[in-house]
Amino acid sequence: MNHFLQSEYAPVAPDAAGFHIIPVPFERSVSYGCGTERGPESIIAASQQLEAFDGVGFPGALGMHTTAAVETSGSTEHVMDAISCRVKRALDACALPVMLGGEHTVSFGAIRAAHQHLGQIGIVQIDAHADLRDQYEGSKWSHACVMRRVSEMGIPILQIGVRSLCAEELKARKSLNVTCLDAQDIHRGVALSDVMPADFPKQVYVTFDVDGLDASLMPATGTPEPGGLTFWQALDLVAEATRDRDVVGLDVVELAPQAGLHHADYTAAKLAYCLMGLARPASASASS
Ligand SMILES: [Mn+2]
Repeated sequence: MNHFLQSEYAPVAPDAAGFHIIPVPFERSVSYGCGTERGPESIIAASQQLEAFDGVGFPGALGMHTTAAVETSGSTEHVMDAISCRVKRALDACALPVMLGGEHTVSFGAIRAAHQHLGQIGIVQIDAHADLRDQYEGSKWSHACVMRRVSEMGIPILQIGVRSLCAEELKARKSLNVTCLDAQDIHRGVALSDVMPADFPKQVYVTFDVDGLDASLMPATGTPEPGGLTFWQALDLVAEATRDRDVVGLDVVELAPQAGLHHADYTAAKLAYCLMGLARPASASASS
């Protein structure tokens, strides 16, 4: 089955869908463990085991259209253009783009399209890493640089769950005015409301690197880090960060499936579905 949660919902036409699910099996700069190119297909396979009810409502009732996978064989710039094009198509259809990565680099193409199409947006990033290096292993397009590239577009960023940083990133956070609620802060009781700027944009794009979750529940990722978020912590923080805001797009990236660890694939699929529920495109009501 090639469509997200096809087991519960027949795929709908692009113009009738509340969500465009966009698989992007892109893997180029992964520096430690590998396998993110198999992330999208594993998430879609695992999604067939989900229930239609996400615990709150029925996100799938808004209609889901899973597109063909984005072609990832050309230059990175070319792939980013292809992603932007696909995301723009979703926005033009008044659907919420839901991108399945792939390494974190793919978020650049989606965020750029949302920014160009919708004007001012902010980023809610759940991640173990800041991804703010200017270059990594000789590449500006490394997954470790993606939020630096986003910040260069003048887009405000809120980072949640970070717990692994280099000195360059510590400096970059200050100079780029990045808002942070690190994993240690959360553990010690700091609230999102303590750090959230009052003027954070009303339109937000949610990028969820699965390594933001604790490595014990998400071992299937390139650089698993201890001390991460629980499933409910992560969802509650995304809900809080997006409350009274419009979610204009989202992605789940950096799943690197491992044979025999199907719980990780399922966790990523459930995460994607619950995030779709939280996002609730303005056009739709939740229940069915
Ligand atoms: Mn990341």
